[in-house]
Amino acid sequence: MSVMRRILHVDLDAFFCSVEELLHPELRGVPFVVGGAPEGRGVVSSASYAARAFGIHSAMPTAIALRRCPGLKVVSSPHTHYREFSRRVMAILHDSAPLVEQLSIDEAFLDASDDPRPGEEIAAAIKARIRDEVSLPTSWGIASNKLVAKIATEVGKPDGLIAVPAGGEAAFLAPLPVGMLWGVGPKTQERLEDEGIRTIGDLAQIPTERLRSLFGQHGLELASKAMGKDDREIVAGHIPRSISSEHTFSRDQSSGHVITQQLMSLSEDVGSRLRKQSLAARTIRIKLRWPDFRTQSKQRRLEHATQVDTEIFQAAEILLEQVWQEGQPIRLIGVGCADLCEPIRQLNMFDQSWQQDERLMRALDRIRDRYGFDAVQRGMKKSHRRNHEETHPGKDEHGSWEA
Ligand code: DCP
Ligand code: MG
Repeated sequence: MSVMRRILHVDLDAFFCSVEELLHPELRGVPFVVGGAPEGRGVVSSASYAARAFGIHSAMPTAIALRRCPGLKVVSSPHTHYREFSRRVMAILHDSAPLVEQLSIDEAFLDASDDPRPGEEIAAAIKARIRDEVSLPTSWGIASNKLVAKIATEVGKPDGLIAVPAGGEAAFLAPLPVGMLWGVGPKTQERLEDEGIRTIGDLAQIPTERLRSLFGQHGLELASKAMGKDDREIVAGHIPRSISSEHTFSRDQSSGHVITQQLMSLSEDVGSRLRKQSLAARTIRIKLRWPDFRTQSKQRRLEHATQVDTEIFQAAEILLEQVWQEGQPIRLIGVGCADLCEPIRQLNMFDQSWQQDERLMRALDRIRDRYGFDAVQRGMKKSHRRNHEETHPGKDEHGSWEA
């Protein structure tokens, strides 16, 4: 029998927007988003609460957001700027609890099992400190496990603080829509609703045999989550800031075929390292070095965080088309990803092609673990040595290709 744990989850409210409001107080209360320009097919990174009232949310193309709210302001700052605020918040968390697991730029779990104070009190103190020292609003969830703590944060947003008492997990989850449960994507939700299952409580009451016949093994996992059960540990540490891989051609290369194949291979390498660390990326970059050693990089934000090789490759290919023309010689090519976060695995179990892709990737990862990366390549010749790179917050980044 394990000891009762006390897990705190924290997420900054409308993080990028809150930072912009600090710098530009005139934005307070105004519908605005932080995101890419509509002309460049930009997407919304963060929407202010006033903008959310128009149905605007992150990952939505900025052009659509503008259509929903014609007066919408679109702002952005260099990413390093948001990272600095994130770093300051995370420093306070590390100063306040012995075990901190950072999940993304604005989100973390803390293990406060050894602190004798009530969870609400611990969270309220850290929340006040972040408000005083960094002037940013946070929401908090406190529970006996990660799953319930994270949902409690979501329920309390914005500026929330909800503690779920031990033993009350299932009762807390019961009235919430089933889509709030980790692992229930839109398709699964639709299937569940067809079965008359709307709330997490409905799901918890379905006999497990029925769930098994409907959803197989996944159904059993869903049932256990619906009861508020989760025994994942807090894993201390940072997520890396970026993961990249690059390749120098033995001779300057100008063949589109060869360059594209290399891009695919690098994308697979980056994807496999993301999956190994259970991460997904929201930004994809490419780097090119020309024969005169001039180096150029270009990046692109994705609508959804991904850890899928083909999605990384598709973004990289679009970027390549923007900076390179067939026939131009290239000395070095690299693929990288940044804005790393926990994968939002909106498990879409009815999308067969996605599942096959996922199964294929897992299989490739296993083979590569055993025999090395070059043991398998998707439709390409054996490649040359590549340079791996990972940058971490606080690490000296000189020489890396952070934007
Ligand atoms: N982000 C992004 N692209 C996305 C989602 C998020 O760039 N598709 C960035 C901007 C967000 C930050 O990460 O401000 C944190 O993501 P959250 O999902 O926590 O969103 P917010 O903090 O903006 O809003 P909320 O109050 O719902 O947490
Ligand atoms: Mg947030």
